[in-house]
Amino acid sequence: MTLAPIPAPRPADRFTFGLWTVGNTGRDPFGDPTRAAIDPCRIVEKLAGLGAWGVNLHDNDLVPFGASAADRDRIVSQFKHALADHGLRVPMATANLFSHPVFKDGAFTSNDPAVRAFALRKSMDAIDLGAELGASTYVFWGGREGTEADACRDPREALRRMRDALDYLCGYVRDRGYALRFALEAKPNEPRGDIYLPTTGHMLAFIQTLAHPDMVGVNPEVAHESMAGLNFVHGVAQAMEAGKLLHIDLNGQRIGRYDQDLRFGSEDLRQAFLLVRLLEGTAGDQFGPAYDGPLHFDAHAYRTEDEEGVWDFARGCMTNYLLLKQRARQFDADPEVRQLLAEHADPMGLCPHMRQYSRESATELRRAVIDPDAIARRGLGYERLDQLMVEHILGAR
Ligand code: GCO
Ligand code: MN
Ligand code: MN
Repeated sequence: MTLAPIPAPRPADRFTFGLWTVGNTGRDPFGDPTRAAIDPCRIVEKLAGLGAWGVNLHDNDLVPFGASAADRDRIVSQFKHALADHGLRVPMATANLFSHPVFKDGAFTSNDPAVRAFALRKSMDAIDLGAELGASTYVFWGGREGTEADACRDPREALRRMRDALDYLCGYVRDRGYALRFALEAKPNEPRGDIYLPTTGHMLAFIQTLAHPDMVGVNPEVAHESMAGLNFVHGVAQAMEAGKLLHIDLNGQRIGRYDQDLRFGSEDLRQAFLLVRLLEGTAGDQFGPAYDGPLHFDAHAYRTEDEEGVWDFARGCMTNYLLLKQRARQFDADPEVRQLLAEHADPMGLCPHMRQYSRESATELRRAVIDPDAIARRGLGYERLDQLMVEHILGAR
């Protein structure tokens, strides 16, 4: 058997990395950095060389907290030159509302109005920066928006404050005329004991309560739903079906652990395969359209690595995505799979009566002769279907 060549990433694949991901220095709660920080302009050069499409950033990944206006402008201008020189774009920007101790009890949900005001101000500046760099998505990840001592505030008040902040910032974007949409990123815990709006599903419900829901979608992350033991693919599918998948954070994660941020495809190949299959729409149009936004890897190299290992990590994320895409295409083109997935015929003509309720359709449904025992005896072939999937993932077919 000849194996297909390992595909090389190209800008058309829309792969992106955050400055904070490949720039991660290996610091963790138990230990100091194990490698040096990499200059943002060098990150741009290296990512472009590897075939990535874009680079994302928090305000303070590029401009240090508290920098003067002159320093900010100089740093941003150098960065823009690097982007232009290497043909990389900035599809997404965000603000760091979690590192500085001022945010120790939240940003938008803090009990202190001065903290909330500071968070709004910092966000407006980060939105300006994102717009200046050409970003079309602005992410909100509320890492500190949560509690340990839960009696400190009414969780309903936290939601109201979060809503007020997002409505305020939507107003800002509209007033400035920026072509920017917001993507809300859920996480159940870490760094807080519990974080408000812990899953993508919570976020989707919350978005409908905002003043401008059309400007707001989600940025689900593999690790975050997996930490909670949820099926990430189902969460992403719900977001896609609602037209709300604006951005996605890809990485690897084992259920029940802290946020591991592992190389995409290095854990849970089944979920990774099913995710890529969903995003790429390889199952065909009858399942719904593919996702065409950025494919962002929010992950970092193991703490054991030096800079060379960081680029191995980045290459690995993109390679695994492309290989899974090949496998998903082959799986969905496999005649046996197609046969197993073929929609069941509707010899009794029931489907039209189920599209919408009417007294006539209900009469038709009541009149139809349906034999539940005969249906229950029929095997569905899912053992075979799933085994075929495993064989495709393992490259045996
Ligand atoms: C995390 C989050 C962050 C966010 C980032 C962009 O668990 O630390 O995933 O990496 O995605 O702050 O908003
Ligand atoms: Mn993330
Ligand atoms: Mn994360």
